[in-house]
Amino acid sequence: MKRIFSLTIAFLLLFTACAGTAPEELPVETETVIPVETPEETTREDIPDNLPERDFAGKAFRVISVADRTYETAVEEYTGTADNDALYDRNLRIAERFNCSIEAVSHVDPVVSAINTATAGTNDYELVSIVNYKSGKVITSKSLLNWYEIPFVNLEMPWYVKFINDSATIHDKIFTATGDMAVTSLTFTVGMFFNQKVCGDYGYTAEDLYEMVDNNSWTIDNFLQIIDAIYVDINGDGKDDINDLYGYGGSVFDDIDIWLPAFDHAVTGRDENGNLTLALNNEKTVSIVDKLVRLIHETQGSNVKGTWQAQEFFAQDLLAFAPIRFHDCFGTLRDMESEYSILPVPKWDEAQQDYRSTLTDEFSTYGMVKSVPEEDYEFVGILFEAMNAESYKTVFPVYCDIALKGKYATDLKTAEIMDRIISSRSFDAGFTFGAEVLGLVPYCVRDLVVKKSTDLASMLAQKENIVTKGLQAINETYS
Ligand SMILES: [Ca+2]
Repeated sequence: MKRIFSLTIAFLLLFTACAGTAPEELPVETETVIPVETPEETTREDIPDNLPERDFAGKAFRVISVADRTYETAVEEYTGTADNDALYDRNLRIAERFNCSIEAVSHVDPVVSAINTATAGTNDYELVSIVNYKSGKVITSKSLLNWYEIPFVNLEMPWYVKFINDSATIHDKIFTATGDMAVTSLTFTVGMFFNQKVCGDYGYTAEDLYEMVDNNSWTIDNFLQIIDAIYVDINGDGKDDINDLYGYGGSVFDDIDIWLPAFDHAVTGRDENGNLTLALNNEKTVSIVDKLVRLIHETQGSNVKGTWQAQEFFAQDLLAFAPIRFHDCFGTLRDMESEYSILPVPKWDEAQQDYRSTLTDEFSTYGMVKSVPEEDYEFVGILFEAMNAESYKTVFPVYCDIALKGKYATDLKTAEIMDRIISSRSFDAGFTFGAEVLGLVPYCVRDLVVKKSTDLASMLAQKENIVTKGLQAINETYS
């Protein structure tokens, strides 16, 4: 229970952090924006969405979500900030094109609402926005429709996040899908940020670090060696306490989860029949736990004491490296004085083919409740496709190119690395179902690391029944 409790607190804290940076508080002022011309942006605009002409006679496209995610569906007005106004303009264009309205409906628990709505058979909204790690129960309760049955939704188009939707597809069915309509699918991506001042003081320029990435030597072992040498007893009290300067800082929750994908290690796989299976039970898993115990507990330059303060320490020049979400570029890092830049999360070893980044499992994903009337499938399909396509064309470039690159990043190499991080992301269905259906099994690694234990076998044995039942429920839902 303690573990569940601490996880719950962790998630609550994350949401508290998110709530403080709603889009109206993300002032990317238009006059400070340096226009960035990218060939990619032109290309994006040029890709047709292949949607038909329709007049929906003022019909409302209603999307239910938690309060701090309503901005992904609709913002209320122009505020003069580029990101907000891009979202506002997106909806104006779509509403005019199809003669409809787009309405964000706030609810304290959209998952419970979706299950109840499906049971009651009422027509309350067109789309439910679900925080990804909370989607296990609503999926296995069979409350949602299969997106492949909805006309005009083409999940192969670039405005959907293919690597996430592939992870959510089992037996050719997908009940929750995400795309660029979910701003959080971009902003919850994690990079290994580095503080250029602190790294520079220790002899590592940005160019040195980029070169390590390029020449395939940005590995966990080299990373441990670098951060181990970065420590200063700043407050001179003779103790390595929370306010000293360290090479690395992060939480002992989500920030441990990022290393599994970074080391190209899956939580779940598929068997020969296409069923979801557990893949977190081999020798490499144990080796990874062992390596992370070294990172968290046995490295002088590692600070995990201020679990939810790594971004603040980073911004105060008290950390050289920290795993940070792009989201924090709009918040804690916004007024940071020292320059920073981004790297992929280090890989396992030089033999690993690619750097792999991930995103924290709280991004928004979307479902259609089964009680949506069949005659509305076309309306919902067209609007979902249009919302994702328009976001891809006009919202993501604003968030990426203006908010992150134009104002915050200092060089083209940073932009290149960021694109590389985005295109190399992976995501595992284990984290979609882990919290609600699979007995928190994806979090075994972080739990073992915190306990300084490599006894994965015992931990998995304790969870065997719940994982077996959970996998059965998932596979039966998708069969
Ligand atoms: Ca100290």
